Amino acid sequence: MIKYAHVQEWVDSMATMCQPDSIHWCDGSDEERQRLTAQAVKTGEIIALNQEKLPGCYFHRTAANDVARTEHLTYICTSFQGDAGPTNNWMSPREAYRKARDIFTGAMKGRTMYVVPFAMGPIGSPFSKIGVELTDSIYVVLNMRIMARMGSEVMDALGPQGEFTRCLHSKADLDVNRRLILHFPEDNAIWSVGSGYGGNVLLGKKCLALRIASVLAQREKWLAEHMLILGIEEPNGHIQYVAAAFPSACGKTNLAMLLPPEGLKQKGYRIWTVGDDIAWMKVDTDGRLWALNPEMGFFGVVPGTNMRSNSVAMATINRDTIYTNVALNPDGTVWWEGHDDPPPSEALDWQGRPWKPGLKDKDGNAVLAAHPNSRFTAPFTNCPTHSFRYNQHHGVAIDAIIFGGRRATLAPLVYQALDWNHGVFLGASMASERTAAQFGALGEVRRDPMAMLPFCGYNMADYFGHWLDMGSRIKFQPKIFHVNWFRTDENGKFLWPGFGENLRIVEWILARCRGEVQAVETPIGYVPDPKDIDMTGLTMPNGSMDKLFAIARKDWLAEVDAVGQFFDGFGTRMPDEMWRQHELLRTRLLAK
Ligand code: OXD
Ligand code: MN
Repeated sequence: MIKYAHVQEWVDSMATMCQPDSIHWCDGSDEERQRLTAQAVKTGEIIALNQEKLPGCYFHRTAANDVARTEHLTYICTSFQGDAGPTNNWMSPREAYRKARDIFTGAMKGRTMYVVPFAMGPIGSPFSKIGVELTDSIYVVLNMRIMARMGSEVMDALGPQGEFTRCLHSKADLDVNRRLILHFPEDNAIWSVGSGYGGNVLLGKKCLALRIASVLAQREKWLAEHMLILGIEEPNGHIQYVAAAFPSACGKTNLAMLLPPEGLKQKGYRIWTVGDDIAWMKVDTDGRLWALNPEMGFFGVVPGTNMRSNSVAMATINRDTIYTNVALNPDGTVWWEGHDDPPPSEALDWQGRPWKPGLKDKDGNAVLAAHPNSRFTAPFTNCPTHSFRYNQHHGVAIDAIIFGGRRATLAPLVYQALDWNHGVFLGASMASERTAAQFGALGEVRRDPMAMLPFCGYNMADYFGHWLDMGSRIKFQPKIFHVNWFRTDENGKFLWPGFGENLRIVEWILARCRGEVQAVETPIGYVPDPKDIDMTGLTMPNGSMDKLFAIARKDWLAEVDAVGQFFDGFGTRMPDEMWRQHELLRTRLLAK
């Protein structure tokens, strides 16, 4: 493999600090994958699963204190704190490098440093960005190989002077007190130390494709978003694409792999999965917004995945998949809460401890077999609905942008923004209840603008300004919508069945984009006339639709206050237009 001088120089200087026993440049070949896999199996870093039932599948356990992204240890390191903004942890680059250097020094002693050249986006696409990750974990190499284009091909494309994101990772001693996930947008660099959990260590994903890319996107006038991309093909062959942002663990992968419900099957839709987590979007010469998934694999939440919730995912993860933190059955297969199979009579839980159904801890609480944030890493092309356009250099043209929160109350099932700027406001005021993908208290409501709160690499006030600016650059703007699949009744029961049934709502969204269906204008935006939602084959209890679309003015006025408080946190950097939209909403709520 070509070793360009500028890459070699950087590798040498990082190796001088980390002191690995050896350095291996990954060429991405299958022979290399087999060799590294065998080596990791030998040391116990990964476990080979039952190769008859789960061909090509492996299993890995992370340390018990290292099972989710650690947002409180994740920093944006810019010269000026204001550039990171009030929603990010900030450290000055000088302090960050100093602190991390202490931990990285000698951290790879006795280990190999793997040099992993990777591309986010198809090699040669105007969207694509190249990174090189140095890591002392074979698990990371094997995951990166699934999640990104990786190896000599990428190095060739980089060229002797090519710009690349310098990504450094070491597990070090996995001590949470010596764990740091540091982003240096001014240096195009990422340093991650002390963790082995995917979101913290697969540096092409959240760190590069969102945090660093969001900064590049602002500079270069495009969008790097925490969004799935989904195509809906009509029987006449016409495909419309939507991009949708939901906070972590709110069903993005399920929506991206949606299967039409029974009642809608006769309409002959075909669903195309383009991406389940990240969308890079650019205005093309036709004046439309085009989106591309920079990844090559899925890093999805396992629990709750089954044939009913997501049979496409089940078909995706039955081969060539790396499972992390699920339960291990005696026959070398895996199990998790929400699996189609009944609980195994005995298994090893995600920490490797003996487990059986009904097991309680010393406080009498049920012990879970799989960690709630256990994951699968599976190749994109395993997915039976994967789009034939995944390698297309320009991506797909987007008709609708959907923002979604997990709100037990307040937000109706679906509503449409009045225009682009209102849509930006709607995304900026998004809120959701916390899930297992983040460290912290489950269920607590937090503001999560555009589902980017943990992923925006710069001041979010400037990010909102960038979104407003992008609107003026897109001649044919996608329409913007908000959905909430998670509204509950007075007994806390979900009102909407979700999963495949969500196509009914997406159908209405697409009809709106084609200008084929009227809507009701309300103070918060356009809502459907319920008769315009095709309910063939779905019966709901009486009154459910009314509850799903109810807009409680009093609650919304309280929401306006809460959004105002959140916006206040951005001080004078907040674009005036956001405050104008905020005021307009209050005025509309008070007027009618
Ligand atoms: C993810 C996340 O892993 O958002 O996709 O946490
Ligand atoms: Mn995500």
